[in-house]
Amino acid sequence: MAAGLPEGIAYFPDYFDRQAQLALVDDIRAAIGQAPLFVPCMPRTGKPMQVRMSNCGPLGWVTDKARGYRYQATHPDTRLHWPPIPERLIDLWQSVSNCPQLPEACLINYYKDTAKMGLHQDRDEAEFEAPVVSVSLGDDCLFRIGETSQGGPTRSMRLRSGDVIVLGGPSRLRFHGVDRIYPATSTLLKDGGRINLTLRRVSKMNV
Ligand code: MD3
Ligand code: FE
Repeated sequence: MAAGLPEGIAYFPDYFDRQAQLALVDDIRAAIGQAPLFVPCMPRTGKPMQVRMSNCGPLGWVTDKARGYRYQATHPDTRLHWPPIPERLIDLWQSVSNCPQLPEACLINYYKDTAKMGLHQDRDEAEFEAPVVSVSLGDDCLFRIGETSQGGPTRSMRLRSGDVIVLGGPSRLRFHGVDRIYPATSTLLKDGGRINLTLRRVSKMNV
């Protein structure tokens, strides 16, 4: 893959300063107090994923053996509605997404130091015109991004706490994943690990 970022990807290293990162962690701790992290399982096989998840917003991404990948308004265990998306994440979306409508889902991924996420596409949304906005908090990770089809060349980037990356336009359907976490590279989270937040539009936007 060529040097420079592919069209549709905007990278904002260190978008959030330490104080803003700590405030975001407080927001996320409050959210997972309401909507506890759960272990997502693969469709059909039921194999547990390595990442623990929760959501905030009107819709949340969930997956299990029986019903597969989907968005739903409620937590799979508590059956309660997800808590609202924190204000500072709405502000982020409005600053960087170039999308006129609000995000509907904020997926919270928590990686312990050995967790990873295989290459995949994000295609459970009905709207691909809107970008995905990602925030990294805590330990560094090695992020990998490929083409819009499987098996092409990939490139890797190290994402650090406070970084924001926007994936839109022709890059919205690129394969991507997290190859590894670099343990103890950040002091933000008292028990270490990495949190990734992804803001998404799920339903079709009115034209
Ligand atoms: C590139 N999360 O939750 S965020 C996911 O760091 C996910 O937890 C990773 O992939 C994480 O689905 C990566 C960055 C990201 C998100 C969506 C994308 C990159 C993307 C969509 C298209 C291309
Ligand atoms: Fe993804």
